[in-house]
Amino acid sequence: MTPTDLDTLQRDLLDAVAGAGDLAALEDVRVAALGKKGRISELMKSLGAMPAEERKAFGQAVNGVKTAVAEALGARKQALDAGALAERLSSERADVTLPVRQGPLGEGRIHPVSQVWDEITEIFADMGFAIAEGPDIETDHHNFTALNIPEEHPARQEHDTFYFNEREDGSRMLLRTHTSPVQIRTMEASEPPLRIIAPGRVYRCDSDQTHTPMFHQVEGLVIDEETHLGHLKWVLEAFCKAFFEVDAVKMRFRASHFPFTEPSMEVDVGYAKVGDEIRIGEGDQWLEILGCGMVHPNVLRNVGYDPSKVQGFAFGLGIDRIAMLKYGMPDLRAFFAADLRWLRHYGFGVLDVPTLARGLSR
Ligand code: 2NM
Repeated sequence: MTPTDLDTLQRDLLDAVAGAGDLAALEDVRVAALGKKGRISELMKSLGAMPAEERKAFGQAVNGVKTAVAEALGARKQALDAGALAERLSSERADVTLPVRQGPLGEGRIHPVSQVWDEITEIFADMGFAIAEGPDIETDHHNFTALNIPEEHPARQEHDTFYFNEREDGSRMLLRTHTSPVQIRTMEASEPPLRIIAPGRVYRCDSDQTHTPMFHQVEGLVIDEETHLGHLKWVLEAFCKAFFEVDAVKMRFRASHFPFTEPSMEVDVGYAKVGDEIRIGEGDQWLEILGCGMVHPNVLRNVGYDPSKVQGFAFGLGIDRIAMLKYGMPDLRAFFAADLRWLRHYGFGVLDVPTLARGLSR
């Protein structure tokens, strides 16, 4: 092979590189030139059979071709890569405004009790309430005595308490009959001002069409120096409007009695029944939804507060009951039957987290 032949070979290969229209074609050119059996590689192999005096000059010349072709291949590859990327960038688009593809999460459902629990905690969190929790298994002191319900008080029987076996010291643990012991524990452990809600499971030995032995409550507590009934009424009205997602509600506060509050009230909301549907905020019928009152001075004393310095209100409502009301679920027992058909019908999407900004339930 003469130097002229080498020049021709180099020109042919560089033309082939320039002519490669895509990465696959370029790879074919590279293999044909520099691959194991490529034309340049074959030339390199032929060096061994040459007379020594020609070998050096020819070797350098072949190396020069090899370098030129390798550089051209690299440059062409870069250009093709950049072109391919530009092509993808202009043809592929992610539309970030599309709804989330749910995948397996789309199959699951949030239980209406969990949904309403989240809705309620969201509303009170937005008003500045902290969420407090406590144990389901309680002492007699936290569930009754500290709440101004002494031994032999009729409320102890009314509460249909599940008791555990007596311990050696004669005391008996119990399943809490309300979430008020959480308020007692919070007050025992901290000083006013206090603004908390306590959502949780509660237990009463009672089971029929409208009662299950376990159900869910939210109780709230505000303690400060001048907290009064006006604050209580505002908080409950704001809660009802947010929860039922209406601009106005009618509310009625009826005198009642609880051992742990004085005065005590039961609260009704006005509603209208249109067909099977209950519309809160319209009509002239009343539905009881919660109990409330000013915390009894004995309760404040029991947790070490001075009733001449601090005062406050408390309220309690049943999550299951208010869930039935809001979402038109007629049978309480279905709540705990683990019936998938019921859950598919009444359950909520996993990704539809209730927020005030977006609407609690849409
Ligand atoms: C209710 C009704 C009225 C209540 C009272 C307290 C505490 F611990 F502060 F004394 N917690 N919850 C209360 C008051 C609960 O449920 C119907």
